[in-house]
Amino acid sequence: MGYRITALCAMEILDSRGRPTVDVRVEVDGGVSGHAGVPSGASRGTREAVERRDGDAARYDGEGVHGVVATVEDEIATAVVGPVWDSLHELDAALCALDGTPTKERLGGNAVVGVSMAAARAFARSDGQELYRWLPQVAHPARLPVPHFNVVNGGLHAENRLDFQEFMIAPLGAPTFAEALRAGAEIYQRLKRRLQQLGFSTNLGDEGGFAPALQAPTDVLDLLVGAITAAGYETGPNGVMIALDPAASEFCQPDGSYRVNGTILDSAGLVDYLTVLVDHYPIWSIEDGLAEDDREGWELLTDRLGARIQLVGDDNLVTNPDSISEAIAHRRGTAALIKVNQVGTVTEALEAVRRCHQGEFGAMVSHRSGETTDTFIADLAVAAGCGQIKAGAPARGERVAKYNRLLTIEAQAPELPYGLVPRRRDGTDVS
Ligand code: 2PG
Ligand code: MG
Repeated sequence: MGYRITALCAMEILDSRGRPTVDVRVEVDGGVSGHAGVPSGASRGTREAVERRDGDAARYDGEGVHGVVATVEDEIATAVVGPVWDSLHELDAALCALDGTPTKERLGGNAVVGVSMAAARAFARSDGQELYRWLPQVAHPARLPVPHFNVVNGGLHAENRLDFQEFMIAPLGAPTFAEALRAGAEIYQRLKRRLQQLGFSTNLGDEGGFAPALQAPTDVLDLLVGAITAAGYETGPNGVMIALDPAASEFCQPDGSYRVNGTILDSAGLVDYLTVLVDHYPIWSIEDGLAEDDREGWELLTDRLGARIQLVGDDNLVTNPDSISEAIAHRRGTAALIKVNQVGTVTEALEAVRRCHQGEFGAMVSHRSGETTDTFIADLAVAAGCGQIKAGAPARGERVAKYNRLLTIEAQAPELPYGLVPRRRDGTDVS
């Protein structure tokens, strides 16, 4: 058995922000092929896999990826086309070895991840299986994830004065994924109407959420609670909850303080502020509540809120299995965000999920702010069984593509459970 790659091609395409990115196609024996569109972040962790760009100011302001396309078709193709690969794991290990750097900076993380994702698709197809069934089980059995709809955008994703980047709604209590999607879409429309009534713009940010000219996080939270109720849903664990991604690295000042809503806070002050928000609003999860290098702040936040809500590490963990193990050991956060392009290969992202499981950490699969219509993360979230995904608002084609793929998976596999991984009373996972 195994998989023999017969052709590898790449081309420059556009992402959802109108910037170039890479599309990769892997063909295997029998003429079966798999595609991948590579996503791209705006608020990035400093230790992410390096995204290579041409830097030729004459094309796309230097953002072109012709160099990456050439690397895929020349150096990577020379190494991976021809031999029989036993598994995706073996191919990904060869890609990492070929690159030879911890952050894929030589070949480019955007080259490597495209090949890894496209190969996973091609290998699954050549075995005649859907991707979510083919990907190896590394932690929990497959399940349909709770969608986290980013309905109000701020930070680097919008042109408003909101310091917090993402305000999400999560239908934790929905009976099925389809009902969760319906709840998200209905609440989104209520929110739009309310913003219109209040005279705010309903223009959209990068992830499809509204980007009203607001500044105070509490103003947005009030609007979200109002929209959830107006749409006929309850707030709470049996209904709809709120999740935040402040992306605090982006409003952390050079001296380590934070500027939120016009006020300067030190790290303990920000922890107090987040605690007040959790006391007053139905918030179940906060991602990047502190900056990536504020380790003491992360420990304080985890002491304070770790038993009450989920605390997700993104910029500080960058889907890196060793960084995740270190955070678990030091009680920095209670979950990790999983982004394949942040670490560079599908195998490493799955290893990151496995480390989370091993250390009783939660895991949430995530899109990037720059996306394509690629739906890989929908299958990944189901296969990883982590019970959580964030893929933006229930609007804009590149976001909705992921949610529609999850609808298709649910229709194909109605036996799969929906929702968060059940936890025991002591907080450990049941499965
Ligand atoms: C994040 C991501 C996705 P970006 O911070 O979690 O929402 O943003 O892709 O810009 O890094
Ligand atoms: Mg984030």
